Amino acid sequence: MPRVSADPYGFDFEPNTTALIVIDMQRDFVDPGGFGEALGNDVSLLRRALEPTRRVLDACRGAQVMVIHTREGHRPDLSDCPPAKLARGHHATTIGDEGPMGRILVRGEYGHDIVDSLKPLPDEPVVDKPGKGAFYATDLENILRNRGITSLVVTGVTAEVCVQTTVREANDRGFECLVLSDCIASYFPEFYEMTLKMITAQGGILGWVAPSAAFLAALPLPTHA
Ligand code: C5J
Repeated sequence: MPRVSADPYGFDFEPNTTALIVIDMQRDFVDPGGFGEALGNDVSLLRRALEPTRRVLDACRGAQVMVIHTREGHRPDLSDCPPAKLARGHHATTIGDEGPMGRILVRGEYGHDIVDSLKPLPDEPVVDKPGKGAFYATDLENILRNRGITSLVVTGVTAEVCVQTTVREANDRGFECLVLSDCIASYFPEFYEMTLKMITAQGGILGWVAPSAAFLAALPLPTHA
């Protein structure tokens, strides 16, 4: 079984029971002019994760590892957006408002979609989620169980919000999570650092962390018939 050199110890995985999950790599979070920037954040801090994630995505596709993408967002009538989420922060621009890339975090809008460099292939499930965790109010668990997936390789943004919430949800459901340190990012460097520490604390209380190079080194090369 392949083993990734990881923190706090080696992460063993079978490619055919492992899925790569790419969390919320949406224009609204990572591109200038999106929701993230409207909230006053420096999106360049998130964009660092794009290129390493693209390399992992390419490798997983080549090795026939299942790939799943998620998007945070809401129906156009915002009926699935809790009023508390809408009101939170008293921001001048919020979910559903018109932004430079369409209505912010609304499904079907340009800004809600995944960035071009990580665009899903037609056979890769895209899970639309109204919350921070990818399991809440979605069919993600059903998809993973139906495909016999037991391990997740986790990438995406933001580290301390949707990535960490999803890892916690996955861990509670019995999935083993390897978080790729250079493929996740946060607007807040200290939150990024603490997210990695929280995952691996106490012998890997939530999972494992490794740089993408360690995962790529362990991923078996595709076999051709
Ligand atoms: C946030 C996310 N930060 N995808 N969403 O609101 O982490």
